[in-house]
Amino acid sequence: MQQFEVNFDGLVGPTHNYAGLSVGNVASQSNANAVSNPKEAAKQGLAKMKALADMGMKQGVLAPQERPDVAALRRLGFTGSDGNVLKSAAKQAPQVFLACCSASSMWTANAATVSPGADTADGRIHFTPANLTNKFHRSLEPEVTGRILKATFANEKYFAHHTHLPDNEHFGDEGAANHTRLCRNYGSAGVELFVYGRYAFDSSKPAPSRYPARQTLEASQAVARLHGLDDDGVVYIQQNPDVIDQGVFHNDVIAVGNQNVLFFHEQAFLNTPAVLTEIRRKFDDHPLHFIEVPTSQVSVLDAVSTYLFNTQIITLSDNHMAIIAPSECEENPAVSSYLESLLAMDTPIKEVKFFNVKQSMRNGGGPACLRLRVAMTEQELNATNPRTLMNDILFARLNQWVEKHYRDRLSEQDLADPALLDESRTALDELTQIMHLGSIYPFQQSAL
Ligand code: SUG
Repeated sequence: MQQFEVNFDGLVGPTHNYAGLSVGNVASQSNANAVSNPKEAAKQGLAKMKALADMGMKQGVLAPQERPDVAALRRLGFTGSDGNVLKSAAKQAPQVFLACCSASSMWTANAATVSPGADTADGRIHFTPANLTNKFHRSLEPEVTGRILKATFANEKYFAHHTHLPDNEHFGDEGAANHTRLCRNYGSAGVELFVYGRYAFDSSKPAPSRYPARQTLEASQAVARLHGLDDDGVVYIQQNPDVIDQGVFHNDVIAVGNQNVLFFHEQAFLNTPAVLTEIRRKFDDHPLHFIEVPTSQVSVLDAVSTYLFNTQIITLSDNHMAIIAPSECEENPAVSSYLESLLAMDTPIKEVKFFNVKQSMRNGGGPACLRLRVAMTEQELNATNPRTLMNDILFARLNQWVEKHYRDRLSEQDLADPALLDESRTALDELTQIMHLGSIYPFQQSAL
């Protein structure tokens, strides 16, 4: 039985824009109000997906969400026709309005936490959508995320879907961005690393002071319980509060793992030696590669601006891994020279491939933010909605779809244009047919 790691990338939605919504995310803050190009953003994402598929990887696509989120605006008291809701919200509460327009569901590393069947008590793949409570614009995502995941992994024999955790800061959960899994091969039981930024119920414990810690230990523990994980297969790690205060808002901005490789910055965690000892013990002392990047070679600032750790480490064949990095890493002298030295080390990482995902990077979303990893057996892959799996046909079809429906320029004023809402709904309606997703969007349900 073959086993794979399948990357499910988020398709960038038609309202991709820069609204400066994420305090603690340096790129989002510094590009607030810049003009975006949704068409280019979607095509950059599709090009990365296709390139990975062409490398022999299994690659999936997750549909975007409906934005502007008219239902959320109505819940907040805006009334009248949909056009009226947009117009009055944009005028009376511009910040609320912008939050309801974000295409942030593209960063599917935040869609859910996923545990493969090899790790769970009932042998199924478990999905818990992230509640994303820390940012209002992101807290709008989990319900529809759950529907998209159910339409993509629609077979109860193989897939278990949980409801997102209670919508409260105590259980702030950011999904796979704070979770990575080490294993010998994708089909055997692994060690799941849950990284949290603070304790929900104990304010005497270390926590950042400048920027928010989005994930709590208690949320991570709840997800591990829901997924039926064995304590011997789980390690909880506290993120270093100092790096959160320097713009590391998710662990995947400072660390990434794949199979028996953990690639991380010297300052990523609290109590690093104890963490590494626990991982080694739980990995049953099988060979592990801890690649720790020293501050003297790459500063936290450079890690945040280039997203060196928001890379995908993928396995192309036995003992041959590649790093999928954003082009910002190639452009930064310290980071590109580090990457050169990494290839000369005795690790399974043998090559680096650079990708231009700048439209997403400007909002703080690198290659790894754009993907949700699902380790699967062949049977589980066969039970997955085939219309969500990347191939030449889907790639051509989605590019045509983007070309037909997306704008190449979007500024803040454009978001209140009722024509944009119509265009987006028409596009998403067509997408649900292309990808055989059923009626997952609120506008499709109220039209029933
Ligand atoms: O949650 N940016 C996202 C970026 C998420 C990156 N994901 C991972 N690291 N896995 C966020 O901060 C910015 C939207 C804006 O400002 O318009 C935003 O939501």
